[in-house]
Order: sequence, then C-alpha cells, then structure tokens
Amino acid sequence: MNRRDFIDKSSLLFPSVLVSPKIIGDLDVKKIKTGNKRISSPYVISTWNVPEANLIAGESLDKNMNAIDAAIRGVAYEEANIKNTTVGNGGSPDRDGNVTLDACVMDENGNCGSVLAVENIVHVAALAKDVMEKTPHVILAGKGARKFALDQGYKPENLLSPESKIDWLDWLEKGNYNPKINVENHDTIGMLCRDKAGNLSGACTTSGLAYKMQGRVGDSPIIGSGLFIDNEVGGAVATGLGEEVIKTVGSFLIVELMRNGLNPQEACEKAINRIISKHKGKPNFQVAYIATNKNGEIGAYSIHNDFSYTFYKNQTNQNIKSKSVF
Ligand code: SD4
Repeated sequence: MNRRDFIDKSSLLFPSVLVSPKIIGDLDVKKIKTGNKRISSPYVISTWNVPEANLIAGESLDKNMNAIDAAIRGVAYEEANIKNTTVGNGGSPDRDGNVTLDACVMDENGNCGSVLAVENIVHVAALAKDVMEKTPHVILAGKGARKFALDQGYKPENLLSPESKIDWLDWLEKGNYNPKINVENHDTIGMLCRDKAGNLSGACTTSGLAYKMQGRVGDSPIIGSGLFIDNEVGGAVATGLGEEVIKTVGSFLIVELMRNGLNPQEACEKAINRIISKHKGKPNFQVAYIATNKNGEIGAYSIHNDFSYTFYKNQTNQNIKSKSVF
C-alpha cells in the first residue's frame, strides 16, 4: 500500500464507505448518562492517518455515545475499508493465502474482550466486545471465534480482495519469508476515546503482519500489549512489529509509567526506548505508541519517522506527525 498523504486540520464529511448497520446501531440507544458529573470534551486519538474512522468516532462521542461503542464504530470504518491492507476486509493474507484477523477492546471498567486469528468476519472489534459481554471468557481464537461470530449473526465473507490476492501471488513468486513492518506495511488501527462522562475506552484491530506464518498472532489482540486502559490513569495502544511490543508488554508499560507520574509523551518515549535498548544500532522494524491520560493529555512516539496519528476534538480532525527516535 502506498504511504498516505498527511492532512492538516481538515474537517471531513462522513465517508462514502458504509459501515455495517450492526456497528452503526442507533445513537439514541447508546447515549451515556452523565448524571451530575461534569461533562468533559470528548476526543479520539488513532494510530496512523485515519480521518474517516476518527471522525466517525468523534462525531459519535459528540452525540453522547459512550467511549467503547464510539471506538468500535470508528475502527469499523477501517475494517470495512478494502483499501486498508492491514485491517479487516482486503487485509493481506498469511503466507498460505488466508486472511486472519485479530482485535481487542477494553472499556472504562477494566473489562476486555479479544479475538485471535478469525477468518471470514469483518467487524472483529465488535466481535471482541461480544466476547467480553456475552461469554464468560476474555479471548476466543480461530474456529471457535468464527463459530461464535456466526452464532451472533455476523455474516461470513471472503476477506481476500482481488488486489490483496494479486500482491500475495506476486510475493509467492519469491516466497521470501522475511516479514517486516516498514513504511509500506502497516496501518493497523488502534483507537482511544474519551466520552462526555470522561471515561476512556479503546479498540485495536488488524490483519497482522502480511504473509505471516499460519497461526501467527501479534500484539494487537493481546490486552496489555496492543491495548491497555485504566480509567483511573489513562490508555495506550500500539502499532508496528507485534513481536517487539509483546516482549515489553508495551501498552501496559505505558499506563503503569503514567500511573507513576510520567505524562503520555514521556511514557511513550520510555516504552519505545525499552525496545531500542534491547537491539544494537538502528532497528529495521517499526513500533509506535499513542497514549492519553485522565487529564486529557496525549502523547505519541515511534522508532522510525514515518508514523503519524489522528486526533479529533471540538469538531476538528488533525493528522499529526509523531516524534521518533530516528
Ligand atoms: C501485528 N501490530 O500484528 C500488528 C501489525 C501492525 O500496522 O501494527 N501493523 O504485529
């Protein structure tokens, strides 16, 4: 996939790609009750340049949607977006040609749900929430997750787009198994939302590493690695080479660093430096984090300088270049 262009301070209209009605739901039934609580300004922060997804979540929060549902609704745009080859429909397959998706969600009460290596189901972040709410479990994997999705009424779909199939067949010609996360090989969406009640929740959804080994699962559906929320402290989400995020339990680390007094920027930098310190010289892989705390501060940091994030607040959607080590 080509690197996307940056946009600056754009206010965007609703996108033409439709999100499944199951995800959109009815805004009225999802309204949060702020009661006597002070109403805070909602905001959304997402990995990479995802203006439409971020705007959907932001506008949903403005209309009183709660943070977890807004995040799921926002990321659903990229899950349905066939042009994003790292998420959902149109995602790059594993090296045997199977598109397998990973996702997780976490809410303000510390509840979480996750699905691993799911085939034929587009909206896996919503599925992760169903695991959280409708099963006694936190994680469902593979065939079991797919069966649960079908039981819940999700429609099975072929997720291998013609374009992703052509790219995979090209790759097969060389069959050079050296998966890397670099400038051309990313776009996992991790999203953190704060709603009007001041609650934080998040979602992370991906097709993982292009041409991965069958059964490989990265950080994105692993609570604490790809995503972590503690509503008393803040939240963090990761993108990049999942193996490196898992080894340092990156998102949990960032939230704990914030708990100990670091602001989100300092915490993201420390977590990236933890990874760097385990490698000699300049790593040839990318990892990036975004984070926010209860005060509404945000931070982002990456190993390489191609990372950006999207930030929505007060009806303004901005793509912002992240600071980086290199
Ligand atoms: C993974 N972290 O499966 C994901 C990949 C990713 O943008 O973030 N791509 O390792």
